[in-house]
Amino acid sequence: MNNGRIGIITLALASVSNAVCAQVGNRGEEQELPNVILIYADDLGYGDLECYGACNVHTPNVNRLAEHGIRFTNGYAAASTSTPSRYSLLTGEYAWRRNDTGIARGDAGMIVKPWQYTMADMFKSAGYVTAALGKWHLGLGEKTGCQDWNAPLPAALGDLGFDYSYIMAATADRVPCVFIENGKVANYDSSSPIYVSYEKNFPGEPTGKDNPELLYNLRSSHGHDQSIVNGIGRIGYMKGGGKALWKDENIADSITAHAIDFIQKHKDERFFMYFATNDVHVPRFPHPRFRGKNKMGLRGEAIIQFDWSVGQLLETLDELGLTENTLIILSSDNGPVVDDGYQDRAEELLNGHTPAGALRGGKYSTFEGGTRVPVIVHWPREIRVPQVSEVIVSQIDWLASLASLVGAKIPSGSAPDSYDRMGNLLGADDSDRPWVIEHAANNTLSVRTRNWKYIEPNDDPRTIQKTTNTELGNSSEPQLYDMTVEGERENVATRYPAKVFELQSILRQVRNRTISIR
Ligand code: NG6
Ligand code: CA
Repeated sequence: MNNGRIGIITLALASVSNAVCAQVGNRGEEQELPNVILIYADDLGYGDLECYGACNVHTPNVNRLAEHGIRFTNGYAAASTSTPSRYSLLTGEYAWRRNDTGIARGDAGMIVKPWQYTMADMFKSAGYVTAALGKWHLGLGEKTGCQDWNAPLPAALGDLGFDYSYIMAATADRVPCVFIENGKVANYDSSSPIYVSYEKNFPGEPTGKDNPELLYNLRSSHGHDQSIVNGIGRIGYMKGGGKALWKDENIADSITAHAIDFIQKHKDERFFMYFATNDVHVPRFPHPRFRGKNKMGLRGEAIIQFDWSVGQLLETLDELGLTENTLIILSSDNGPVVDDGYQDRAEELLNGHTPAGALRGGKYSTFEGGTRVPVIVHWPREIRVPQVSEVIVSQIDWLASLASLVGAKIPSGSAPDSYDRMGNLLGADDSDRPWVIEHAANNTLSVRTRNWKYIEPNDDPRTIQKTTNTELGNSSEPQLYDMTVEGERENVATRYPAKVFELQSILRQVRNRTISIR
């Protein structure tokens, strides 16, 4: 550990808390706190970025963050799918503590409740202006299936601490296919009212199942055969929308343009922005200017488009002179998947690219490919010596870590699973989080420590998810892997029963909330 660097960081953190204590009105000192941008990609795998070893795709803007920041090789999303990962990140509570945090429908009611404390509430309490851009996937409105999409939603992101929001309700492959700005459909078209159902189709509306000839942009490979919007089959039924309907090729542009607007508008204030891209989730349908730019086809082009969005934010910060004191954390909500339901030729065009790098499994899995994701931290003012860090970090801790950075006090009982590990994120502390919990799509939990990983037995019979060709890592036997050996290949549970017992006991105590860490 480099003591000189700890000194600098400790000093910086102390001055940050002083600034907070200095109270509103003392602008000079308040400005000590950084702007914070959380760039949260969708389904971007551990091996999908050039700085993580991808060789078929150039990601120069993300490279820039890594070259001047800290790139983590043991960074974890809390879960291997979107909704539970995002829930955990934004609330600091493991999603598996609740039974309603699985992959959400597009008409799900608010999963994070207005009375819950969120990362946005935390930043607001520290005087930040807050925004959420892009993919949401945590429900909107009071009750599932009961939203009136033609009126302001009675419960939306304003109730969760976000001053501004421009979001997709769920995913690009789920209806409604419109952006929601501050709780109302953006660009609303009163001549074409919006109706949504996840139960049944609206009379006379075509579906991917019955009218495959209308899928002029992308055909499905599995699922995604309900309503057709923009020549692409979706999950769920919708009617109407008119000019409010998004065009898939413009989604990245829209999200990025609104993010830039927000930064420009609030350049003189401190801001927190949750910038959750649609890339590289399906349907992958990037803007024509990225087409033909990558030999992996649509999936590679979606990675390039993601990198472009990152570049746009950086350019904006550079122009406004904000780069130096903006803390950027870049990560992904879960690991990669190649065929997630559309015939985009992603599998056949991989050309040797390995989306999860050397990790086993991917999105949905209990294996590392499900939750170990890129994590890059960039903050020029504080991170002066770029580094690659092997320290174990988890998104579950980011709420408490950032709270400590900005001097926010978390109300007791809130963010119960989140710990202040800010020192890890800034490279000042290289002690591992002692254990990390990984949450797979079928709710199987695993515990990873520096040298070991335990996957609890489960009764899901699938070893491979056929549709996506993902190794799920399920077994009715306990699994133990030696993490000093890459790839989770040899289950050594029977050889090390005491180790199995030790990790099981950590898991039991985490479940019972009888264990804590620093
Ligand atoms: C699955 C979808 C998949 C994707 C995923 C959620 C089908 C056949 N598959 O059910 O395409 O939308 O849910 O992905 O419908 S996530 O990254 O948002 O968790
Ligand atoms: Ca995802």
